[in-house]
Formats: sequence, C-alpha cells, structure tokens
Amino acid sequence: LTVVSDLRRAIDQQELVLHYQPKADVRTGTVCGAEVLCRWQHPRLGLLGPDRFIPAAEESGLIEPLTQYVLDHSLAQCQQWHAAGWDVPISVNVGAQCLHDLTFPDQVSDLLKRHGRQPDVLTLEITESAIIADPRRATEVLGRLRELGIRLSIDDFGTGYSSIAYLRTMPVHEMKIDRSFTTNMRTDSSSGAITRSLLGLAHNLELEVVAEGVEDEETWTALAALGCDIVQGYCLSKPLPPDEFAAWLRDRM
Ligand code: G
Ligand code: G
Ligand code: NA
Ligand code: MN
Repeated sequence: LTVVSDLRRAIDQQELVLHYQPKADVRTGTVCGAEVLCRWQHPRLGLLGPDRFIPAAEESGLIEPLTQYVLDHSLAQCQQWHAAGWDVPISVNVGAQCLHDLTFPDQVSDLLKRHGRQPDVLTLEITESAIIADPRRATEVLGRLRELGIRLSIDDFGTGYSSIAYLRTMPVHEMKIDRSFTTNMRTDSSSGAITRSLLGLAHNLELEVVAEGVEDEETWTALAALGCDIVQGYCLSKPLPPDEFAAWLRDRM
C-alpha cells in the first residue's frame, strides 16, 4: 500500500531510471532501436524491477504520469544520442489506461516536439489486453497515434486473451513474438510451430516481426532462416543503463 505514495514521490523526485535493450536487424546485425525498460532506484529497497511497481501504478492511476515520465526522459535521451551522431529509435511500453485516454496522442506529440524528435523515432508497445478492455476507444486512440506518424507494436503477442480478429482492425506496424515462444523454439516443437505460424500470420498482414528473448546464436540463425525481421534478447545484450548502453553501442560501431 505504501508503494503508491512512495511511487508518487519517486516520479516527483526522479527516482525512476530507464534501461535500454538493443534490437538488431536479423540479417545484418545492425542495431535498429532500443526498448526502454523502467526500474525504480528505491532509496531503501534498491533497484526494483517493473513487476514490483507497474501493477500498483496501473491500479492507482499513476501509470499515466509514469508513462509521461518514461516518454519524457527517453525522448531526451534519444535527442542526446542524435546530437552525438547516433540515431537510435526507441520503443516505449504503454499500458491500457493511456490507450483509453483520448488526450494521450496530443500529449505524446507535444513531448516529441519538445525534444525535437520526428514521430517515426518512437514506437509504442501495447498489449492485447489493453485493447480488449475497450476495443473501440483503443482503436480510436491508436488510429490518432498512427496518423501522427508514431509507430505501433503489439507486444507479448499470443500470451493474452488474444483475438486474432483485432489484428484486422488494429492499425499496428509491428508484432513482437513473446519470448515464451522464441526462447525454446529449437527444443520445444510446439514453441517452434507457434513461432513459425506467428511469423507467417504477421507477414501476411504486412507487419514487421520482432522476436523477443533470443538468448543464443542458434536461435538467431533459425529466426533468420524463417525470415524474421528483428531480434531482441540476451544474445545481443541485456537491458543496460544509459552509460553502459552508449559504451556498448560505441564498441559495435
Ligand atoms: O525490464 P523487464 O524485462 O523486467 O520488464 C518486464 C515488463 O515490465 C516489460 O515486459 C513491460 O511490459 C513492463 N515494463 C517495463 N517498463 C515499463 C514502462 O515503462 N511502462 C510500462 N507500462 N510497462 C513497463
Ligand atoms: O516488454 P516485455 O514484458 O516483453 O519486457 C521484456 C522483458 O524480458 C524484460 O524484463 C527483459 O529483462 C526480459 N528479457 C529481455 N531479453 C531476454 C532474454 O533474452 N531472455 C529472457 N529470459 N528475458 C529477457
Ligand atoms: Na515490451
Ligand atoms: Mn514482451
């Protein structure tokens, strides 16, 4: 319970820290973006993962200010990289409440302008459950975000109460195949079959495909053979704080 009042302070005091996990083109290995993952540097409890505070933020209404914070700080970071000669698109996770707020698209647009970034540097990762809570409202908000030129990605695909029918009406650009399928795709035949099927489904709908949870070279190679577009996972790098991410990027260039 104290998490909620603590979290409000954390946002005000800027105790939330952002880590960045790179994504790469499957064929060339070129870095093509980074997912922004929030942590809380708690003064007493140390570094807390999102599972410790995102659910409380969603229940208490603090997810909207938290999302604003994450967008604001990651777009500032993106602008700094740009000034240093690196154009790294960013992907930010967005919960259900933002997708049901008709003012959200304009808020995002204002933040992009404030940081001097073009809309196509930003991908918003959404989950199926966020859509299902209020599909009509979510479709309207997503349509507006897409009109603004922001990219949209459907995260953890296949793990929620998925409805493939939503893929027909959701204006998304990208599908992320959940790591529960990709991590074991070479050893578990049903995970392999699901991965192949999701790739086929996404490509038939002209969506780009990101495979999450790619932990080894063999899985990367197998995904390349299946025509997957982008990989993310420990094989490339774990999520890193900004200074370590910059050093990692410098080493690869
Ligand atoms: O960083 P980690 O791999 O532990 O992230 C676990 C999950 O926490 C992610 O898959 C994502 O759904 C969620 N998460 C991380 N950062 C954010 C954030 O800034 N906003 C929201 N809404 N969820 C996040
Ligand atoms: O947005 P999402 O809930 O998918 O967040 C990704 C989560 O998965 C983060 O918590 C991140 O630390 C974790 N992760 C990223 N890459 C890998 C990986 O290769 N293997 C595993 N097991 N977890 C990963
Ligand atoms: Na995500
Ligand atoms: Mn995921």
